[in-house]
Amino acid sequence: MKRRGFLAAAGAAFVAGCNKIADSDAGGRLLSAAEKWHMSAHRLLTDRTALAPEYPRSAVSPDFRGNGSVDPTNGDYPRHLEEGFANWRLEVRGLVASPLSLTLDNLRKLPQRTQITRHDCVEGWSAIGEWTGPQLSLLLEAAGVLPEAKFIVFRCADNLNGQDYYESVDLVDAYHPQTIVAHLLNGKPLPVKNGAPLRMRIERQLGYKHAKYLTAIEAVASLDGVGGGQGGYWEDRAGYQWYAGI
Ligand SMILES: Nc1nc2c(c(=O)[nH]1)N[C@H]1C(S)=C(S)[C@@H](COP(=O)(O)O)O[C@H]1N2
Ligand SMILES: [Mo]
Repeated sequence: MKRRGFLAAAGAAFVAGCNKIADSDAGGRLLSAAEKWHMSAHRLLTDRTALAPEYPRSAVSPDFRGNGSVDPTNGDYPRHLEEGFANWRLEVRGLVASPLSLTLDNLRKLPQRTQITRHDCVEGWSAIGEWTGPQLSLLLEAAGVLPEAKFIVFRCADNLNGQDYYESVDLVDAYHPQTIVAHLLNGKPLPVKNGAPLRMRIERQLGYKHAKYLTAIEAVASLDGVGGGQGGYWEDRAGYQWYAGI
């Protein structure tokens, strides 16, 4: 990894992000009419680049519960856990000029963002946690997302009910300042139940968008060929809305 390029990217990321946001077609035929209504109403009523509320330390939940996969046993995950994730890699690939393969140490050495936010699960619970990690925009800028890219896909190590968990967002959420690749929860390495060693935090969307056990970030032009084509595990499986803005 070229550290200098990364650090220079830190400053440029936000400006470049804005240009990409302006170019992006966040909708597309993937969205249902109701979802389109929700997304455009959301656009009119709220600024999608606005920050989600952040909380004081005193508000942090004593235990941030785990949900969905909480202890992956498939594939290489158990071995990585045993190795303390020393050989874990995060790939940045797809429609990018320079694909990246990053170690946890690479990620820890980048500029970090820490945020105390509320996680809302559609199953009816919420929890407040303090998350730390580099902004996704920094990684995307370093890899050089190509103009054809319209979505960012998150690949996960866990297999839940026979399907690999995955998620995706448009470029507005990908470049949002609170969209981070988190490696710390409340100042400590992520517990396994919360997605060790890496998970997404996408603070303007509901819980199922926050991919845990993150192995790869892929820039794509369309979600058609990805998973079941609906943009995420729960979207494919149970018809959850792809755009889950809050
Ligand atoms: N890889 C992966 N990511 C996932 C899930 C999962 O099962 N696997 N569950 C999702 C759901 S529905 C929620 S509410 C949150 C739960 O995060 P937590 O386990 O840290 O509470 O993770 C989301 N991300
Ligand atoms: Mo959830």
